[in-house]
Amino acid sequence: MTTNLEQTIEEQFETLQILNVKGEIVNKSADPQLSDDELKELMKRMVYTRIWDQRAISLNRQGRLGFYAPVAGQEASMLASEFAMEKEDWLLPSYRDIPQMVWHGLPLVKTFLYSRGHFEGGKIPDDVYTLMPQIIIAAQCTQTAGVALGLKKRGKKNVAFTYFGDGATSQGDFYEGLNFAGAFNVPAVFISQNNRFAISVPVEKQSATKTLAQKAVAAGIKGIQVDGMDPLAVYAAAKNARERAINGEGPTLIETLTYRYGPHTMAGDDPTRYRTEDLDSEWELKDPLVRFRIYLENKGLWSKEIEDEVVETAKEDIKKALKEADQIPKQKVSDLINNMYENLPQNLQEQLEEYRKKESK
Ligand SMILES: Cc1ncc(C[n+]2csc(CCOP(=O)(O)OP(=O)(O)O)c2C)c(N)n1
Ligand SMILES: [Mg+2]
Repeated sequence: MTTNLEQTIEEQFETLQILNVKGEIVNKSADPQLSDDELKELMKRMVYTRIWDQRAISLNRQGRLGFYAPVAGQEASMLASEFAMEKEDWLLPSYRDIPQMVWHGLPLVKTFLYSRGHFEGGKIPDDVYTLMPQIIIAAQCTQTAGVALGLKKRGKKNVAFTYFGDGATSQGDFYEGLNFAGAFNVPAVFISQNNRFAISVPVEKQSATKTLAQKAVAAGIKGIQVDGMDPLAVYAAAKNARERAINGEGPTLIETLTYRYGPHTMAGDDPTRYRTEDLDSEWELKDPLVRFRIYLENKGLWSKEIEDEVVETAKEDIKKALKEADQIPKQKVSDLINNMYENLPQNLQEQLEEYRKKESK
């Protein structure tokens, strides 16, 4: 019998892989054919981001940064997909997707200010097409449907890209966003980074589906599952989704199979309580930087010297941005009150005056 619907849907969702763990091309026809310069640029971004992640973790531990959600392990999933975006494509990130914001044009200093909860970190320059990181799980999915509808109505040849986790696909907003995007045939790309856990809850406990990509089926949109540790597969899927969106062929849901090597955030999460060493080791072998490095070295495009230079640049940039962030006047209580409303209610007006008096002493 071939009428087992569940089976036939799941069979449609094979994982796209182009570069295997040994850095070999295993799917030549799907190779996105990036130029040598593009390949090097993408590797540069991944190495730079790994260094930045390590620095952010230690700065957090020293009390010099605030909120931070580690990204190591997810570099291909994050950066190879952002690499497919054009400057005026809109980005709707989650709290973990700070690297995409930076590679989409946000100055590093802004991310440090955001981490410290400073309002200056929330002022996005007009020529950077990103919203602030979304903390409410999956809320960016409904917002993306709206942003993409706006782009369509204005006749723009641009796309809205959003990022969220595996856990987010259990939320109502995820289904609503996808459904709306499908019904209005808007130019949107939904990227579910399946790092296998929603804080401590494994994806198997979140959903009965074998893949998250198949959740696209009910919304009538395209879904694809990719090896999220493979920069070429992630890029190829994102580029293809963008092209389809621009051509009016509708939104896409991309599931990237990935892993976060660190804790959920720096606010006290201990992954050893819910992940085994075996699982960690299994995913360490899939490290996107390792396989991409081998691939590029074999092509004569990468060397220890180039990598050292990138590491040095990253460290210098971080030092400079941190110094800049330190020079911005500390946020005052009056700033907080003043930034909340256009017209302050009476009680807050009184508090504002009270704090201004205190602060001027
Ligand atoms: C609506 C809502 N419910 C709960 C939370 C608390 N919360 C913060 S992160 C998180 C897990 C999200 O997991 P996932 O979507 O897999 O993303 P990841 O952090 O793994 O990137 C939860 C439940 C929240 N921020 N918003
Ligand atoms: Mg997750």
